[in-house]
Amino acid sequence: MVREVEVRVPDMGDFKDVAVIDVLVKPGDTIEAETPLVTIETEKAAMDVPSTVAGVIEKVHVSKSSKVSPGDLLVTVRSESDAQESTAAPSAAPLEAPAAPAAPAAPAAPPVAEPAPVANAEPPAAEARAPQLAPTFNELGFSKAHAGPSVRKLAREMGVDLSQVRGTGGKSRISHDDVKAFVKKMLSGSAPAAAASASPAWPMVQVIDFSQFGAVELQPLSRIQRISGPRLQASWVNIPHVTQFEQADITDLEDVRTKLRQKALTEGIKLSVLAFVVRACVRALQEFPRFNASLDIRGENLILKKYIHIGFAADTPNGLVVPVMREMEHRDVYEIARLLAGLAEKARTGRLKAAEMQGGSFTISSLGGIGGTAFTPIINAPEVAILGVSRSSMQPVYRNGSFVPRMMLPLSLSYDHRVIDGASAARFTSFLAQSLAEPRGLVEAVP
Ligand code: CAO
Repeated sequence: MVREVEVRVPDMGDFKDVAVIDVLVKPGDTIEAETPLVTIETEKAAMDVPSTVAGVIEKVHVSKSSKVSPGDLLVTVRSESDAQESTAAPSAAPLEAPAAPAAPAAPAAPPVAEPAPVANAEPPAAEARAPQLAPTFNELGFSKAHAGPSVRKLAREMGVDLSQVRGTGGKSRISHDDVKAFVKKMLSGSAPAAAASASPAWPMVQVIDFSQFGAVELQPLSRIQRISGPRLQASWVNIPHVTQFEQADITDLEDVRTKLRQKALTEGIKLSVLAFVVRACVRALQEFPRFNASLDIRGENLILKKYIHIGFAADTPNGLVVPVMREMEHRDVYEIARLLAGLAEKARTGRLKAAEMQGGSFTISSLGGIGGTAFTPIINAPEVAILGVSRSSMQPVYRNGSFVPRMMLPLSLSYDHRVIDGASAARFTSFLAQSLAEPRGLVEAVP
């Protein structure tokens, strides 16, 4: 039998004259028991008030910004259930951030010795749908987001970090539709991967108010850092990284380079060590194609790339970017040097096009111009390996019974251990070192 049921504001303890900040239903809406009707906001919490009966909304008795007290009529519902009149029980979400958890202590931040570049990591559409073990739910941001309990519940269920969602409601309030739109965007690859988490239980770093210890200043990350940060983290948490170290004897290479350098300069080419390293990498990738590949979405097949497009990390005033040099298998060391200089200049002056940062199959990060003896670069996912280059220096090397001075170049190869085993990585870096030690092979014309 159909009857009219009045749903009223429940007993909220001491609260009276509480503001209605959202009316979530309208006459004619079909609702279930537990469908949120209105959101009210006390000094301490925002609460969705759910219906206690299923049916069709006959009349809404409150509007946005009305004040309500326990017992006030909210809606009239035409219902087939037996209930006569009902007082809903609100579900609350704290507006205040919860105190930072005391235990268990979050593990220290990963020892990222060197934040490797991921600015060009444009995953193919299929890979964008790969399950993300994205790590960080910004709990503080989540709890401060302007959203009612049912929206929070939905966000938790869908693994959406509310601090990343833009609300379209009044005062930027986040609705169910905003959360769903965000998920859609994420699946299409246009929202930051780390904003969603398949694992909200990922241990969090403690949230601390540092101002209690002394003066602090808030400095926003650059746009590039905000884009690359989640990608770096996604690579770090999803890929088992191992770094293989090697030293290449580039004494002979430096002799050859010194001889060729002047002539190259007259043609406007700066023949850098890096150009030779890139050429050596191309040869190594041809010899070991697994390093020029990506794992498929299920982690069951390797996608071997028949092209060699090499990205290199470039330090710019706006942050790190990764220009990509294409079809490197066809380029000699002079062309490589020219490409490196041209793209590095474009990167520094902010003139790189999006297409010039896409499609890389292997990345090189050179800190040799700055210093350091070794570092552990983060793989530019979905690639499977990255080469770090540190500063060369003269070292005493024991040869034929005595120490001789040799110019040694430190190499650090980080690789995806799901795809590459340690023996292959050691063979790859040995091959690289060998190529760099015999420069004649590197300066030859490329067929
Ligand atoms: N060992 C010793 N000295 C080196 C060296 C090395 N491995 N590499 C460069 N140098 C020295 C050389 O003196 C070089 O000049 P010459 O080749 O004429 O002798 C000088 O440093 C300048 O090098 P450079 O860094 O300006 O040029 P490059 O071609 O070696 O590198 C580029 C170009 C774009 C890679 C570089 O400018 C750059 O931006 N590097 C930083 C990359 C980066 O930030 N990586 C970290 C990424 S993750 O945070």
